Amino acid sequence: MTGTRDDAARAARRVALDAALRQRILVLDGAMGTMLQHHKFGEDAYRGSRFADWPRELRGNLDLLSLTQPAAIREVHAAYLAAGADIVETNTFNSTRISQSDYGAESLVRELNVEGARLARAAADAASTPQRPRFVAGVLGPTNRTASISPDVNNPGLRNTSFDALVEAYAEAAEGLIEGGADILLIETVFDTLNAKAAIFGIEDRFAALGVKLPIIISGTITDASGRTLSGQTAEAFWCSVRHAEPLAIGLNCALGAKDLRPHMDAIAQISDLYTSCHPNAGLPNAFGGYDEDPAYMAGQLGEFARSGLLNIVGGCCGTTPAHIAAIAAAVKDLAPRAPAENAHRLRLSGLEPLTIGPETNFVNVGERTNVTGSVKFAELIKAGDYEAAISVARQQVESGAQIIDVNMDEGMLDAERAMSTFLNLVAGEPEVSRVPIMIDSSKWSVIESGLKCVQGKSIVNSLSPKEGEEAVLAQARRARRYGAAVVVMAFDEQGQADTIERKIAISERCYRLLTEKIGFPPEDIIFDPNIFAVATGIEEHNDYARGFIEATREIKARLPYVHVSGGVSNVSFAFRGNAMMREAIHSAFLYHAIKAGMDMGIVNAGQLAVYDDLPTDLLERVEDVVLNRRADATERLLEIAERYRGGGKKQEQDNAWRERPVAERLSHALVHGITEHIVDDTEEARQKFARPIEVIEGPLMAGMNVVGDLFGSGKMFLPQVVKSARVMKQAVAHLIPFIEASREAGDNRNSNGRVVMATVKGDVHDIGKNIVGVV
Ligand code: THG
Repeated sequence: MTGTRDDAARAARRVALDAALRQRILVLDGAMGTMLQHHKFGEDAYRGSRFADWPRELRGNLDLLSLTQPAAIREVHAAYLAAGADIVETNTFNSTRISQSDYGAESLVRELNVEGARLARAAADAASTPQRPRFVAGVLGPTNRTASISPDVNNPGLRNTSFDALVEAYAEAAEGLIEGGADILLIETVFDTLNAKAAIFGIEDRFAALGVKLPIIISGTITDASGRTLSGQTAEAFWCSVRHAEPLAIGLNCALGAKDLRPHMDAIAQISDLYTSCHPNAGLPNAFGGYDEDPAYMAGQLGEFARSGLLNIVGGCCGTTPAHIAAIAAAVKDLAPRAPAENAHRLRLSGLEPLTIGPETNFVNVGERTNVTGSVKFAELIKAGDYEAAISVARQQVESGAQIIDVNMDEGMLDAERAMSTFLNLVAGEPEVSRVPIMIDSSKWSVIESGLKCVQGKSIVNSLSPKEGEEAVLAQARRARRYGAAVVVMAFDEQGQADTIERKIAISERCYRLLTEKIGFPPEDIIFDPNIFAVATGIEEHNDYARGFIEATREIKARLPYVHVSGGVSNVSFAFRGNAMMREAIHSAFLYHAIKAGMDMGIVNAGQLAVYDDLPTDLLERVEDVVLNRRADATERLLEIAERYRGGGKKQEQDNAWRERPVAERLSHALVHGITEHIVDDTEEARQKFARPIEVIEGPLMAGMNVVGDLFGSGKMFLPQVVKSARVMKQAVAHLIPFIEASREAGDNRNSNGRVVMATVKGDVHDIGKNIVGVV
């Protein structure tokens, strides 16, 4: 294919590209389609003599013009280069077998890409000078299918393409672009990030096969005013999902025009340790399919982007012309390129929204209930094929505060690969659920991989371990990375699961070195799980298991920079199966100490965690004796009181005891514990005690929320609990609103003190606080 001379020339251009990006903002060209429309080519022109007998209509297949009207394509490239473009895009937006199937032209795909790249290459070479080389970006469009969206509203799990089909289609196209002489591969107008992830996967296949590696640019598209891609991701979530490709640049193009792209470009520029790119439309198409933003206006907008440090590569998309590109080039000519952000080594996961985990973030709850081995109910639903009810289990977990959901389909009677993909395809259609990242949990790699092919976000593989040796764990880590996933690494080696502190640390350290040094795996994407085993089982060797996890966590976090620690929390209390109250108490005490030791996340029954400060003193002491292995008779002493705290027994009495207290205390208790059962009655009782209904909010309800705030701030309440508190608050306020409005109508205007504007960074953890404040 490429000879050594070509390879040398390509390598030289790569060096020149990197140098140019350090020096200035590079200019990408403008639209191809809008330029070609001027020719008003008819069916005959599209066909040329070569395709005169083609059985299907070919008009509209712009990419085919590279073969039948090459002069027109050359002319467009030359015009953009003359206008000042540093990089020209190949006429290959639809040159995949998926898109070409509309014309029955799958067999032409390779040639379309080779020729498209050659035409651009020749034009770029003709315009290049030693001082100013020009570059070719081989365009890979989004195709006309989406891997994460159903084509049928009645069948949300349905897809009209697959990850594997997209991988093949993109690989084939990329090979042609490489052969034709592209310098860069541009995956653009990404409206479904799963398609882009398949493109990355396919491109890397070909890079490996051909022994070449071109820089990649990945450009997403924000399609509506909500600031999301078509498949529902925010710009930041999109960035998180494709960062693993280690592209030259990540940016945005098309759609709404420059002005509306600005906040999303800003979101990317804030976090990105890579270059950015931006090539917007000349505004939204107008009623006539034209574009209204003239060169001066667009250049003014993009000039401001550049001055604000948002740009490394800039150009135009639909509706832009050489005049636009000339104006943009002039506007950014003397402006400094953006300096990429420093790599902060945060674990940046995503569903539809980003989830960042780092030293400054709170403990992250991973919902455990969507696990056929961990929930009898979920297993029955999946076995019965009742996926709708199974999805509602996921929804409940998220509503209860799960920030990630763990999905496990490992059951002997199930086709686990299929169950995994069916479930995750359905999850993709549930924005309430799919806004959070997915943890794909299986002991079978094939099940993990079938899950990875269904998620557009950055997920977590649960789990890898060196139990089958170093080569196996490296191969799986490499593969996980190609799908853009972070990994849980279990402390499980050739000798078995680590149950001592020393072995937990040693295996983690060994894997850290393997993954980071041998394959360059980002340390922040490694989540160590030093094994949570059950305590208080009556077997003496088990007594140190909880403390062992906690101490291993402390050491792992201290010794291995940027890694995270997770664990399956409910494992620790298996000895108390059937006694929910005891289990919750153990989880709460365990987490309190494990989080202090550096545990970042845990698989938990979201929404079912006791408040540490609420544990009765005698119970807490005995639970902590067990968790921290403080005395030899700890298990015995805990068992002694376990019956008193059996859920339904003593717990019930205690539950009723708070009902006897004054109304303000009852409201506070309900808020702290997330109990909605009596909230309307109690709120009504309080309302009758105060002169004005607003005073119930300003008084007892706010006081209760302050308690929640203090407990949360000191690490004694977790987010799922706070969410439940907010729900209680909402119900209380909802009860009061009609009374507040009635009093306003009766002339009490003291309630209306103007308008409060509250704002936080969208997707940021503070948004939760804002929403809670909003409720209040
Ligand atoms: N580490 C990692 N992954 C894991 C685990 C871990 N995945 C699975 C598991 N452990 C964590 N998930 C659960 C889920 C449920 C329970 C425990 C751990 C559980 N379930 C109840 C029981 O068995 O008593 C089920 C009751 C019911 O059917 O409703 O306790 O450690 N990386």
